[in-house]
Amino acid sequence: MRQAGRYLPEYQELRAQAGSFLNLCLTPALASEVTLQPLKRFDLDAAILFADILLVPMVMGQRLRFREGEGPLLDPVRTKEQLQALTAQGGRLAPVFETIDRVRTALPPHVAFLGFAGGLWTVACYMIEGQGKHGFAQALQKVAHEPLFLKLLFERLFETTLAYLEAQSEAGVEALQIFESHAGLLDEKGFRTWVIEPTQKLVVALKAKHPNIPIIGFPRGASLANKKAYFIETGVDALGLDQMTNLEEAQRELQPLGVLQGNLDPELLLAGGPALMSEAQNSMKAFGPHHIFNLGHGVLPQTPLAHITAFVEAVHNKGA
Ligand code: 1CP
Repeated sequence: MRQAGRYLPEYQELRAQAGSFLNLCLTPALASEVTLQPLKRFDLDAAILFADILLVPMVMGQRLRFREGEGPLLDPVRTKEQLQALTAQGGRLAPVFETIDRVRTALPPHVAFLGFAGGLWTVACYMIEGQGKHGFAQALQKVAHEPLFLKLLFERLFETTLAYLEAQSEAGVEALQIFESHAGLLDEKGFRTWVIEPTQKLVVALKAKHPNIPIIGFPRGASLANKKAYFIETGVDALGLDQMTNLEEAQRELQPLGVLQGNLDPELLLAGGPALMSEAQNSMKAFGPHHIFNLGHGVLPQTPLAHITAFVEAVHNKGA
């Protein structure tokens, strides 16, 4: 996930070489190297494309920059006029597809390769707010008072996201993950309108062209009932779970519906020691072998590398 690279000194090195985070994302020689870095250190079963969910608003024409220590900044889009003024930057994502091609050629065949995009609601949150540091009051204000504006924004976002994910599949990723990181901000009705419905439409459209590509949905922070409805109604093949999800509830309510991914707390990986190992055991016991073992969110930047090595080894030994 988004901070995966930051715990690696070799990532920091390339990040410094690239100058800016966007330059790192859009330079295939560097982005492919960063994608492969974790595989060189750890015996992982999958690699995730190095890019960012905010490349979608960028290619839609919204100005995007990443300031050191501040996270992403965008010029907010809050009116119909601002939305209509966006002009698509055709071709700006071509380097991402070249990165995919390079990674695909370099990856050993037993390692799965995931592409991704943000869920429409999550990307809309950043487009409207202009940043991620201070919550998403403006986006929630649109939900409550300007659903027609949101609908227009979602139409544009849908087209771009669909084309982006299709192009990733064509370039050679083997599965797609949809990061709906801010799903937890919505109540049940909002979740249905702005998460379930657009995701279902996206999955149908993707499967029409690429019937065999597995899709993993990650509605982070959604209630158990909302996660269940999401899994059943969107048609995703697997459900990513955040660390807030209770193991027994997930096992009882969600696992019968399909494959689960998750959901070890990144704080435990950071802390290491017996607590980490016993929680990993609990998780393996609860979910069994048909499970994609993962964290509930990204690796925290201060995580000691030795914890990751020990943990991956333990999961592989016990989890067979
Ligand atoms: O070098 C740096 O400091 C940049 C940190 C960084 C990284 C490594 C950002 C900025 N993005 C990324 C890469 C990234 N982002 C990946 C590639 C794979 C990986 O590194 O593991 C992925 C899958 C993402 C997805 C992403 N970006 C999400 C969804 C997943 C999640 O973390 O919830 C979100 C919300 C973003 C936005 C974003 N990009 C970067 C930051 C700091 C943020 C979050 C801003 C915020 O809301 O605070």
